[in-house]
Amino acid sequence: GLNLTNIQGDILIGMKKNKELFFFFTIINSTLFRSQLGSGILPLITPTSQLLAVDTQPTTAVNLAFSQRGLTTLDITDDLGDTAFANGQIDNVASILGDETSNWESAFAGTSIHGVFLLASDTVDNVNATLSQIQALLNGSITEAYSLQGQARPADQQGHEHFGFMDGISNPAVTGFSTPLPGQQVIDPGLFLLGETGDTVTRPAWAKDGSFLAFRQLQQRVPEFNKFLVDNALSNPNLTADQNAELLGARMMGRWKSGAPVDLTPTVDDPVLAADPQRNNNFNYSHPGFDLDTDQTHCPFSAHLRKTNPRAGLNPENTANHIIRAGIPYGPEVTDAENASNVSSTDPSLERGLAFVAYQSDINAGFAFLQQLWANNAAYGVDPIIGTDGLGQADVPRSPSGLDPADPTRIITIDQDFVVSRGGEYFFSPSLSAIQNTLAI
Ligand code: N7H
Repeated sequence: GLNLTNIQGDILIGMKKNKELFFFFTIINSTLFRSQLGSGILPLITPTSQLLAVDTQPTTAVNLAFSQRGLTTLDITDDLGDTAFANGQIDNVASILGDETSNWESAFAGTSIHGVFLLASDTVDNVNATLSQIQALLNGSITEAYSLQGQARPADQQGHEHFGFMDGISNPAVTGFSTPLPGQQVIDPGLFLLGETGDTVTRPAWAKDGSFLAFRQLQQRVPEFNKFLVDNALSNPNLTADQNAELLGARMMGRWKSGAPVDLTPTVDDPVLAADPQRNNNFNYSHPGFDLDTDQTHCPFSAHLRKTNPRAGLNPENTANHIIRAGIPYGPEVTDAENASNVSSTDPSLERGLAFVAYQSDINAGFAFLQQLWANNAAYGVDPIIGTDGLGQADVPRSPSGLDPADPTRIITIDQDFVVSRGGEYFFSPSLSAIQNTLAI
């Protein structure tokens, strides 16, 4: 089995708290920083084992990861064997990810981010108390480069992202760690953890059981998304206008807002199915009597869920391109003024979206692959949620078929981006023993 006391907790199961702060920092005194890392910071880092049982969970869970620039600042010169990590996310911004660079948060576009603390708890007060504790321990050896406060949405929207969809349902099961639910793919641990079975790249020994964290600040233009659904509502005669708008959204996503998979319930929501973990992931887009290569009556080819994991659509089923997602929403709820105007406010304090976190052992096979070669790929339709033209231009129209189950050949043009990348960085989340024996002095 895996060494769960050595693997940082966010990687395999996620810290799953209602508040999570991403505190990006610059190391200004590397000797002092390294001297505080072992005795001071390490005891605060939360391993997987601690998150598994409620009674061992800390008040504030803490994880820590470094950019390549951060490792270099610490005089760690070993090659971790991942070019995307080594070059940093800005290196493949437009040509690979399709971001419009002008939308990038300046901290992500610059050179000051050496690492990130992930601090997760039930309250912002707890998070801030732990951050103060860390800053006191680090004694002026770091400064803040940027921070993003993630928070679950309120009341009945908890667990739902800002467009309203339930998130966090489909992550892969990991061989030797999790028991798969029906329909859940079982993936080698080496796709997420360096040096484990399935990781074929040569790595320094100390990097074992670490993982690459792809962070993205993805703004969601919620009023615009909602307006698009209303303007382009489908026309199922058995549904109300609102339901026909919901239907279009569900088909763009591949799940209903409830979480029910469109592949199993293509034209009506099914909240009971959505809430049943034995059934809500148990589908693979194939149906007896339907041709997998042409059937879009169940789920559109371009649906976000299907683009980012085609399941049986690839034969043999893909075992090479998987991520573990551990993101959390950020930003406030849509205001009445935004709802009335159908336009997102330009007030930065009202920006909302997803603090996207993906773990993998190979960024070019994980997050970057899913974004570039699947979501942005016009074959089978560009992903209506996260797809771009792949060239760094905004609002390039895409023309997927399949969104209307009554007429799957009908093309509905999506003329704008509902998700705007504000940038991000690639990090390495080391094992606890690597922090102790290699990063600390
Ligand atoms: Fe996506 N959303 O909330 O609208 N995503 N995603 N994602 N996503 C998924 O099944 C969303 C993004 C994947 O295994 C669900 O757990 C939003 C990026 C993958 O069948 C919902 C954003 C990438 C899956 C969302 C966003 C991915 C997945 C359904 C950006 C990778 C699982 C809930 C703001 C490049 C697929 C669930 C599978 C599911 C949303 C981004 C990947 C609701 C809003 C950038 C692999």
